[in-house]
Amino acid sequence: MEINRIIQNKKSSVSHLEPDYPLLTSIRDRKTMFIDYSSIKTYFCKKIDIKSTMSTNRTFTMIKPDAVANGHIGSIINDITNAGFKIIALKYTKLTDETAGQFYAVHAERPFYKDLVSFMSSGPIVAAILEKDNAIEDFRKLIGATNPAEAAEGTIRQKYAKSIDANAVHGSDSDENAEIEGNFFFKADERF
Ligand code: IDP
Ligand code: MG
Repeated sequence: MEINRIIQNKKSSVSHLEPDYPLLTSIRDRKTMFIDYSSIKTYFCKKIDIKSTMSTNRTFTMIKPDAVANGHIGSIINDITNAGFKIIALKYTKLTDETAGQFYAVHAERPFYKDLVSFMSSGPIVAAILEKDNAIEDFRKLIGATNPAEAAEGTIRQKYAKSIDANAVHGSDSDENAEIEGNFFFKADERF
């Protein structure tokens, strides 16, 4: 009786945890308290997701079709490296309607989505993974506001972009998205 009560109490105290919580599984299956410390450690490391709480110091960028067509690849890469970013991966390529649609799927509900997809697949682009301390924030500062008319003096969009839709460069907005976007273009053996 006593052991049943203890088990019941333990179950309710961990009932908010998922079924793969090792202690709960042990109680249910063995009707005894067996603490597997290694699986508990694994469980909590998984829950905390240590990787996603740490900055990767990486961002992802594209030089968009307008800046490529206007001959700004070299100047933009120069600005990027002069600002202290290291190039980890680099590719000159072209998106299709389909791949541009996938890349910008997060904007699918926005009114400019269709135009954005057709613009981004209208000509070649340069894709790159960049590394620097505080990469996401520093790169967003380097490229300037989405609308070049509002971009600060000296920023890439202020210097090379003509309009909000043809705004010269892309820059990731978070560590998580930088990772997803980099993986969209680059395999592991294309990064150095
Ligand atoms: P960001 O590139 O500065 O992160 P987002 O809001 O993520 O800006 O938008 C993605 C892209 O969609 C922009 O870079 C721009 O090319 C395009 N875009 C954003 N807002 C507008 C708009 O109001 N009209 C047309 N295109 C837009
Ligand atoms: Mg964005």
